[in-house]
Amino acid sequence: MPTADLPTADLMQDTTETDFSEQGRLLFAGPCDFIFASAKASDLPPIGPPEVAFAGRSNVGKSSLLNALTNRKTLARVSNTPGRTQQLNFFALGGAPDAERLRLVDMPGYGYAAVGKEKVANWSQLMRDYLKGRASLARVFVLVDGRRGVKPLDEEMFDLLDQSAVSYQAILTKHDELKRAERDEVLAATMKALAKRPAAFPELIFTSAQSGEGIAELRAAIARLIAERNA
Ligand SMILES: Nc1nc2c(ncn2[C@@H]2O[C@H](COP(=O)(O)OP(=O)(O)O)[C@@H](O)[C@H]2O)c(=O)[nH]1
Ligand SMILES: [Mg+2]
Repeated sequence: MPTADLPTADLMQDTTETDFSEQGRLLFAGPCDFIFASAKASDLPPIGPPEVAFAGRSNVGKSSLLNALTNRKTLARVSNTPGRTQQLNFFALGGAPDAERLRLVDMPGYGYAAVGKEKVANWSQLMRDYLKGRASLARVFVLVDGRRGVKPLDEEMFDLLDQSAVSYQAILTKHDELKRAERDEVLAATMKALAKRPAAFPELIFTSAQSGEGIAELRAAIARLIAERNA
């Protein structure tokens, strides 16, 4: 963008106008290390750099997306077995501990059929406690299966986030599985489901771990978030 004829004020860090794709690429090109697992909120890692968390139903494609985002094959494997101990898994980007710039938090999936009442209660407690007290949490990305759209369990997640007043943004997954008209339909329906929700960020990102669709966009969105927090 030519900047020569812009007034000086517009040359100052205006994050709404800046293109963050290069920052996003660089952010995820560096090291990414597993640093911590929390099974209860009394056992969280000390507050560090900004955190972005990823939530969604089991099978929504969360592990695949985290791997695509970080260019790794097995980053999210640690949390991959449904019904296993439910925990928040923390990953440090940029080189832990000294050069750490961002943390990714892999939240336990929900809606896995074989999970009993007790586990659901544990899940709720862990999520509530983490969401309520985490000053460094910049945003929760809620993954929604592009083939299914927003389901009641997703609505419950949105409710929890609205109650916790934590900024969140929906990400549609499995873009490659859908025809164009189906994409338009699920995009419109998801936008509608989020329209009146106070803590929802009014933009969607449609992704595919398979084709890479939306991955650069998601990296850029995260880079923008960090820049805005540090501004
Ligand atoms: N076609 C397609 N399949 C996907 C995509 N992402 C995940 N999947 C498939 O969806 C299933 C669940 O994926 P996984 O990442 O394990 O989901 P998680 O339970 O949310 O961690 C697996 O069979 C994946 O291969 C995608 O972008 N496109
Ligand atoms: Mg998984």
